[in-house]
Amino acid sequence: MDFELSEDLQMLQEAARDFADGELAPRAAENDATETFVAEQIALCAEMGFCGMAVPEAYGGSDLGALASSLVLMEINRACPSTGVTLSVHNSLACGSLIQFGTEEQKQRYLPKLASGEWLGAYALSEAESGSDAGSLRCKAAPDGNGGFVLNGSKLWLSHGDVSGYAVLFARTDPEGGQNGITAFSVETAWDGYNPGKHERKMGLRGSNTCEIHLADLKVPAENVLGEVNHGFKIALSLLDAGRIGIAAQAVGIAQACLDASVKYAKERYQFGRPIGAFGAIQEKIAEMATRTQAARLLTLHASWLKDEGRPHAREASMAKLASSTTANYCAKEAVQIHGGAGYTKDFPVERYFRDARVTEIYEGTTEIQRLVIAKSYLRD
Ligand code: COS
Repeated sequence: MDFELSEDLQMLQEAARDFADGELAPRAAENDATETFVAEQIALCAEMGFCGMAVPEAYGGSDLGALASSLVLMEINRACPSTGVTLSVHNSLACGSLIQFGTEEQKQRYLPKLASGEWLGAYALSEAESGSDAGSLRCKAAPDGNGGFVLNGSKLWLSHGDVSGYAVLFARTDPEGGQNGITAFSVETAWDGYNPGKHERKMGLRGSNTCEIHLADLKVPAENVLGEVNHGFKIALSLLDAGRIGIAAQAVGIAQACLDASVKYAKERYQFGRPIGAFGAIQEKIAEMATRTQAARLLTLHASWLKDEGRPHAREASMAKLASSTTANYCAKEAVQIHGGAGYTKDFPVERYFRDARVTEIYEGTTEIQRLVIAKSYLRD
């Protein structure tokens, strides 16, 4: 067992940290205030090679693997979680769908565009009546008679679904099949019938783009079926294993940002003639924040390592997401508390961290769903 990062990983981490501090952090508050999508930041990420972190070099990616990607995402999210979620969904869910389940033809057609950042990739699973109960989705895919399908229905909560070139989309091919009647599709968003709808106005991550998509007779040819027909539910869950590691890395980044801001403030803010960091009540908070953040980081890196080793990691991905997202929310609450009245204003970033942290316990599987996945994995064995 070796806890030291290799020299290459340390260099990558440092490069990501410098990039995040120099290019992302200075713009984060403005993007949040104006609800401006982080398109420019994503273009810069693409130049750094961060849009193809898991994509094999043969398809134009940097093939860094899960552990390296998590290290990068932690740094990016420490500076700008709106950029972070966009990159996480693009890399883990969209690129991941093709890497894991795409045909050679699909990989050649889409991965180079995604890896270079020319296209963003989205993930379309949730619907109005199907959130945690993903297996109950209703969006309909009817056979077109030539092996392809015609899709109708609506999808919700797509990160950057209206500015993406590619989406992995799940629809029902067997009305009676329950979880075993769902198929995954590789969809080009420029196709007729892929119609972006309402943009969500959100509490946090306001620099990320979240929208509805309406499918109106969207024709998907046979060669764009992803994996086997009626096997899409397991594809959705398997991709979410990777997605949850990405969100865990995001939450570690937010927790670290809360800790960093709190330590700085505790040294600078004087009360009763001393910096507030000299008081036990503040020290207790900082010790707890630091310990929980480090525990979340190690769980996230462990889950990432398992993925890189090609070993089962669904349980560990859920553990990492559970620990990291609850830690991010804990740290954000304590960071605001340490900042006192100042923390409740937009003069300090902790107010934004508090809002950004909230969704990490909700999307890509709520905290309750992570506990369910973890508990089931023990009880089943
Ligand atoms: N990867 C691949 N297959 C998996 C899997 C995984 N991580 N987890 C479960 N499966 C398989 C199981 O092996 C089972 O297959 P068999 O029927 O062949 O045995 C099947 O999928 C169903 O699994 P399970 O019985 O555990 O499903 P449940 O309906 O009990 O639970 C939950 C499914 C609730 C865990 C799932 O629907 C879920 O994660 N929901 C949250 C969805 C989500 O995160 N939405 C957010 C989207 S992004 S905003």
